[in-house]
Amino acid sequence: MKKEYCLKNNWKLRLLNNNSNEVPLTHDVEIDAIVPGVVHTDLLRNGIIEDPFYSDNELKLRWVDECDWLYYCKFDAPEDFDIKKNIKLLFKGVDTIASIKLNKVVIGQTDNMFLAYELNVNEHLREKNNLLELEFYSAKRYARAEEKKYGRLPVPLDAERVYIRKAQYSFGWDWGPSFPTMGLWKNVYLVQEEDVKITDVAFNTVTANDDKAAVKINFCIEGKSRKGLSAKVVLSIGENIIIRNYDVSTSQKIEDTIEINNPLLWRPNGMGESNLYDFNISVVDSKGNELADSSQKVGIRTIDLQLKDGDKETFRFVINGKPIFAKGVNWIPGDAFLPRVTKEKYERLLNYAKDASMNIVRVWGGGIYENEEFYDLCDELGLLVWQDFMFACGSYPEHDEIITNIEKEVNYNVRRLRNHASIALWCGNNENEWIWGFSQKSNYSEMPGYAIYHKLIPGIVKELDPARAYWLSSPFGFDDDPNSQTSGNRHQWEIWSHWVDYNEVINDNSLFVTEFGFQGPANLETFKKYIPSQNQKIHDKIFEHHNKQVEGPERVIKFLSAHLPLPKTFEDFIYLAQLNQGFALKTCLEHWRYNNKTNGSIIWQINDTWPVTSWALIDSELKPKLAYHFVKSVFQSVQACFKQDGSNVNLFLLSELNSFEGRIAVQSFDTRSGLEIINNQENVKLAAGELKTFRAFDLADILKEESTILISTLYNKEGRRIHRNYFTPMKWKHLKMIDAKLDINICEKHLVISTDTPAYFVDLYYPEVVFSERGLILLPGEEISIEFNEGITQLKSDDLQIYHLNKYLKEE
Ligand code: BMA
Repeated sequence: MKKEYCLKNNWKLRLLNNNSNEVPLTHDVEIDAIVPGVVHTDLLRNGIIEDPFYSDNELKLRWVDECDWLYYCKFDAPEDFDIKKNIKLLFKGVDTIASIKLNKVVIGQTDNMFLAYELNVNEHLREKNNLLELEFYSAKRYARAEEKKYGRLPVPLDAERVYIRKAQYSFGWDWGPSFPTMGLWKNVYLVQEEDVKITDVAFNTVTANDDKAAVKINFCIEGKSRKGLSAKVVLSIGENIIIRNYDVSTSQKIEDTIEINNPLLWRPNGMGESNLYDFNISVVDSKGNELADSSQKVGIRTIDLQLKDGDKETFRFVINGKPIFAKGVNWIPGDAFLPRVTKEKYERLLNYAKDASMNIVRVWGGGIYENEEFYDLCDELGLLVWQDFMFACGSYPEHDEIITNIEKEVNYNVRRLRNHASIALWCGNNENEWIWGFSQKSNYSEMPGYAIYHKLIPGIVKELDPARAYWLSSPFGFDDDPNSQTSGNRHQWEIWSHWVDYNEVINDNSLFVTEFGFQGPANLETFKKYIPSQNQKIHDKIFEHHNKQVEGPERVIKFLSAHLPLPKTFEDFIYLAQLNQGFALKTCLEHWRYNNKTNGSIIWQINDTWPVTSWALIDSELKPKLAYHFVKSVFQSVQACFKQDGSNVNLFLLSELNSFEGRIAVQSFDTRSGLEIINNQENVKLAAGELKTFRAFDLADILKEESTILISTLYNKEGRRIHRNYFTPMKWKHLKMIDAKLDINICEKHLVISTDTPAYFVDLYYPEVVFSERGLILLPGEEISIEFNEGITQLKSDDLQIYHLNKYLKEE
């Protein structure tokens, strides 16, 4: 059987060429290195640089990117390896331009961080004392030199980035610092292969319903000419096992269709179980010796991208024959330094998505084709993946060398990922056609890079993964404007980036929104860690350095002043600006969910790569912002929602998946006195999938008193509060409120909170603590339990800070 030995130990790093006069070390300094890792993380661990995320340290570290670096390691071949036979070095990920030497002989060159490199080393490997060296050439200088050679292209942000096949965000983005890293960002293995191997495994669902499914399997047996072999395929889940045997020889391709009765289907989160089968293939010789095997998890489901509904344009995903409303987030890389993204980090972030009832994640084209763990988790959690190819916001070069390089990248990644049940669609790039159109005022067929997404990639996808939809770009459609509302998908950036207020979302009836968002600061605790205390001020230069969008800080203030009172302190700013982000996302999401036109809303963005004010829902310390809690409520599968329609306010009820039986309370309060005006309680029943108008209110009645607020609360059969919503036609900043007095009872792992008068958007802050609920509307008579994270034994009520909107809107 194949053997793999991970070259984990004894890595060292050394400066190779000094191309900057700021370099604080010399060539002879040998630094302990860790693989996977990058130069910055090794310099940091060895105390040579300070934390690149702290303050404006980013600006002091440009020299790192300008230098060339040497990674090297000494190793012995493992004793059970026969070093003369089928030995390879496998580099899972090299970032990016490197020359590889084994025992002083050049054995390979790399120029694409999205590829794995497999090099034959039979000739050069020794039993003992091997020296493996990787000379990394500065990615920045490489890209610059290529740009000089081939000419500058119209590209926003750092233009040379398009000349290197490397994560584009590492050159800096409107939410991320510029650290064009270098290093071995994935593991390196010494591999001894058998004469026979299984390649090109593909698993596709042909048809699927609860009674029957047909799946097509393909694989290849490769290696030294051998006959009389047999391959066994086992497809199993729990007690259900399907076995197929095939007589095979090397260089043979197997293709078969397997029919399955009563299949356990894979379904997205919120639509049932995301069942996964084990799909194992093994090859044995005539004596029964196992020569090769392959195993992966697969899902049985159909995913269709529907573009027409009768003769009308639409854009929606149909899963196992059922159209879905896509609820999700855009995903950017998990850190500015990729090797720090652990499995646990993926788990925490993707579970946040699942817990907020999301069913889709878009892997954005300015980052990376994610690691296996990411897709494994999406498979398990029922998160569909919209997968971009790694091209973003720009024109791209098309000279022969780079096209050959891209061809390899697409081939490798489509093969690597195509068997994941979660991947719903491949998409050519992020925003290239759209940006070309409005910046160059010409048709995107003139755009450099056009052939990559319109010819090269679709050709490869058609050959390697024909059952999966390919979409040319995000956004894309069939109108002159690739970002139109009337066909295809859309990025809604008038709101926020073009300075338009979120209430204007009512004019947007896009068929499918793949990006929209609204900035909010990271959590207080996160900024306290990375911004020196004297700089923790709203307009401070260092604090503003941690907002990467041009005029980002200005937009935060403009939209804040449109809806909420302006804060006086840094703490108030964090609370109010986070609250405004929550309001903005709620307003947009509710509009698209109930407008009867839009079939998906994917929020920009779930995560951050460093501590920053950005569109993220979860900050870089993995703490959800207030907006996350708003989104969680809006995406809930059972909910009530108020929607203004002319002179009416309708209250809708929705139960997406199952039937629902419970009770609804509709109350109204005067914010000035806190007094209750109406209180209607009624039992409700909803059929599975039902959306209905429950009640209509006359807006004029509500506006009679400008301080009236409507509140709906849904309770389940057991009387547990499961959803709360509200409506006011007023801007919050114009309301006057009575101050609320909250009572907090701290228990061991939770606290119980109550109030004397309606308290709006209650938020607690305590160092190091993550509370299970934020932004609550709390009514008198209620006792709400809020959990806090493990590891905190006892909270001291004196250190607990309480925020709510009443405090800022109270009449002096
Ligand atoms: C879109 C994205 C990103 C960007 C985001 C916020 O344009 O595709 O490029 O970070 O908006 O501006």
